[in-house]
Amino acid sequence: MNTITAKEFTEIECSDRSYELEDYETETPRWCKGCGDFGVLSVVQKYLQEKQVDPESVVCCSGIGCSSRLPHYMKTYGFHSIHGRALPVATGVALMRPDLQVLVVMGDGDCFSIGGNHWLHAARYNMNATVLVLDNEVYALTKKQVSPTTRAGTLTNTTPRGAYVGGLNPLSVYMGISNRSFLAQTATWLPGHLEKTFRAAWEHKGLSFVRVLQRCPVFMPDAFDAGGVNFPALFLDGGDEGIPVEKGFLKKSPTVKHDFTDVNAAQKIAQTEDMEPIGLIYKNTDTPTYQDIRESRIAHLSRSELVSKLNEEINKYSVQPK
Ligand SMILES: Cc1ncc(C[n+]2csc(CCOP(=O)(O)OP(=O)(O)O)c2C)c(N)n1
Ligand code: SF4
Repeated sequence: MNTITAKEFTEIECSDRSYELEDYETETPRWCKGCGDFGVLSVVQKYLQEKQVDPESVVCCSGIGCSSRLPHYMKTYGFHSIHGRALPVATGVALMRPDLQVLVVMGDGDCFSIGGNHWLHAARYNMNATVLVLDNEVYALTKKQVSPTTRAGTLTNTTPRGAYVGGLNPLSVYMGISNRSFLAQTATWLPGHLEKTFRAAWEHKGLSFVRVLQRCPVFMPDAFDAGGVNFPALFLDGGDEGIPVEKGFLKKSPTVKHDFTDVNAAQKIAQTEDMEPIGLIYKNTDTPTYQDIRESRIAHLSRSELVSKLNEEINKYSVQPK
């Protein structure tokens, strides 16, 4: 009789593994009908299945919000953390487990308001992670409060006379951060473009930041022209390496040629007013990640050397027997 060892058995099991879509799915999402978050979840799951990414090699981190429920629906590792704190959690995971792939999902309130400082510094560190902000221009989970991207004059529960000040522009803020290496903008009602954007972001080494304009038909039904044909988009043509929009949509909005490797051009595009640039705004593959810099500075010691150095340090602060 042929017998195989446990090790051989594990090797056979691993090499034979192939994943179906359901291997990335958990329960039915509890989002409202028509919510843009569904499209994002579907794009992420389909991409991971297409690439046969091991579910156990992915960690989805989020804060609190409707959008932050996404990790619940992914059969991967995940952290549904604290409002605004998805990036500190993700940073810890990315630093300690560089073998894992980190996906971060946040809302606009989560990322640009309470998590604003974390957002700036995670970008500056160029951590290795894919970061999606599902921006519906409102706090949705807590039922329609003003957010940092809510437009001036918008009526919300916290601005019953209309928001006094205009929202911030996440794109231009982002382009002002040193060491940022990837910036793109897409929308939940452009599924093909959303898919290509996620693909490019996932495959980029460093922090890829994607602002996804997200429809919330419950609390912001009129935002983005309801994802309609009059939505004021500016499509970016970045050539073969860019992230083009499907042909049918191009007729409805102007398209401009854009060199996403040119930081000045990217800063200018990011400052566009009255239109939302859609496409790859900036990409720099030469920016070192924080992990790489850190790795290059750490002295690689054997275990016994490490223990002896540690003892040396501890002994400095302890009373030695005479
Ligand atoms: C520290 C803290 N502050 C406030 C809240 C309440 N809170 C939960 S979700 C949320 C805002 C959600 O809006 P956003 O981040 O834009 O995500 P969305 O629900 O729109 O996807 C707020 C204020 C909280 N849970 N924790
Ligand atoms: S409230 Fe808006 S963002 Fe939240 S689940 Fe419903 S449609 Fe989606």
